[in-house]
Amino acid sequence: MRLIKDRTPAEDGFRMPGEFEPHEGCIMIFPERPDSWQYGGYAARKAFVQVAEAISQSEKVTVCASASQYDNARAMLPETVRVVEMSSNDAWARDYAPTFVKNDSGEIRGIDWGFNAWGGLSDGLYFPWDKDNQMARKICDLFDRDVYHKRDFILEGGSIHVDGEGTCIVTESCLLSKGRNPDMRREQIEQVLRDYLNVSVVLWLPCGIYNDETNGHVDNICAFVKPGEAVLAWTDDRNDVQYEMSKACLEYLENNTDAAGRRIKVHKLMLPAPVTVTADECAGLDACRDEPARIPGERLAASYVNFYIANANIVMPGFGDPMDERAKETLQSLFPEREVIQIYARDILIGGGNIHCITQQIPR
Ligand code: KQY
Repeated sequence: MRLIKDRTPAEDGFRMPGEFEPHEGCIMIFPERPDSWQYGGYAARKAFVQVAEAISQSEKVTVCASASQYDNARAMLPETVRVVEMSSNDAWARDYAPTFVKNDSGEIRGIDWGFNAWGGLSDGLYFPWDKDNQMARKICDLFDRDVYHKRDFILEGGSIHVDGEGTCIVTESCLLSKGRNPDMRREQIEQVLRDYLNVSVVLWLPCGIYNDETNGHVDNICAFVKPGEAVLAWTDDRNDVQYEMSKACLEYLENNTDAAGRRIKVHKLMLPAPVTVTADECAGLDACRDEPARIPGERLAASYVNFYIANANIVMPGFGDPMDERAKETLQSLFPEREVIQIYARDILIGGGNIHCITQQIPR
């Protein structure tokens, strides 16, 4: 593994492919952190295993597990899934596994962004985050990929979506948050995205999903289904605080164009009814920095947009909500070549994210 410090992917002819382009595989991390995953993570691990099984139907899945969870991960996961021992602070592969870029010859390299637990000491979600921050480089070593060093810039993989044709979507609430790169102006942040993802247009949605503790990661509200088309999390309930948030994002997309000069075709993906955490679930969570990790009744950032595009499947969350079926039908119609697999994901949601947040694709 070569550490590249003096060049950028764009200078070297590398770009971040869209998630809908072919994958070599997928990386996940086994959950165990007791202030993220209720009751010691038993239910979360079962849900993660279902996600790994679904993705492994069409691509090679590698699960990183701590030394103490290694045997359990190996026992719970199918033989087709590779398990490697690797330490981490939590289990959000999307956010701190490498972002992979590819050149026209098919060479794959990683990007090692800085990670500070979604806001560092300002409004981050836990401390320390040192092991998470080492993961991108360790994974590039494991896969024998050269890696671009960009640790002076804080970015999580869940805060970007690209169409592979020069467009990146982000949210202002996240990328301009005070805990990430407070000394950088919007134009400077945009330049880093241009240089490292090799995009020419950055679309800035105003916000993400209400109460999303990542400061509104884009991967929970909006995702490309192909170049020129995206899904947007939506509610018709004007009394829901999310209504104005989703509407503002829709208006932004209606008034801007992508790198190819297209107006993006937006498909509304309905949200489930508000999902709140129960007292019993809160009782199963350890405290975080002397504070309860969650408060009973707290609204969780549930959204069907948080799905993973595998080579032959869409792996999407379900919440036991009447809208589950309709959301599944919407995604099935948008991805007719891939079978949609819906996994009951409340136990992932309680941790603060969903299926997209716990997976990271390696392009082929
Ligand atoms: O990408 C994400 N949604 C991760 C959220 C982390 C929450 C930690 N409890």
